[in-house]
Amino acid sequence: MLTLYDHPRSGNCYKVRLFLALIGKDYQRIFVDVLARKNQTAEFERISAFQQVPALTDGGTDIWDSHAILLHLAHHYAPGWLAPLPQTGAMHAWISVSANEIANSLQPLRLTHVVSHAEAAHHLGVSEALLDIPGMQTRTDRVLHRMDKRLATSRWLAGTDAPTVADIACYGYAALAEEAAIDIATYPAIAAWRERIRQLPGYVPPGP
Ligand SMILES: N[C@@H](CCC(=O)N[C@@H](CS)C(=O)NCC(=O)O)C(=O)O
Repeated sequence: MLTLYDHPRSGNCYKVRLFLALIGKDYQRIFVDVLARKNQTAEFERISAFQQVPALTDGGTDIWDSHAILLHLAHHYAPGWLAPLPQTGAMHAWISVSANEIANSLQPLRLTHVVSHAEAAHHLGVSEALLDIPGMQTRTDRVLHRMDKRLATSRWLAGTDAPTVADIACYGYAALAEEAAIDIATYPAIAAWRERIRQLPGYVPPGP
């Protein structure tokens, strides 16, 4: 049985819950209350090196980081979600966009909207005075603009005929854009891609 260490409001955890639903894999959830700092234990650190959710145990293997988990699950249970060779590089590039550009823009921007600024600053490891919300907004606009351009000419991010784990990686926070006060109508190709993902069999929405 797979065990997911999870928080219902986390977009990173949502990526994993969505993918498990899409591939029809059963799992049990363990709620880790990161907002109440319940992740900061030696026991959880043995599973997740940075004490972050999501983390997954699969038999005797512990995997942490949403992208590592998506790739682990696809390699083990759903290889159809991996891009074939000509597009493998593009798939990894868009996973990297999720782990870097989105994780440093839309993800923290949304955090500043859903928890207090003091709480957001704590989780981002900066003082509240250094919480650069305009910078997050600029970086968010930039990454969404790039994604929109890509999706205007390609149904799926890796350029494949079918969705790959790169789409699920980038969708995790794109699905929550409204919580960051983003008007998705400004990005019509992202809006259409989000709708294609919502139509996939087994789709589950964000949230508990
Ligand atoms: N690179 C990681 C980032 C995970 C992450 O940022 N997790 C947040 C919740 S969304 C967390 O556990 N924060 C609590 C903390 O850092 O103490 C991933 O993609 O899974």
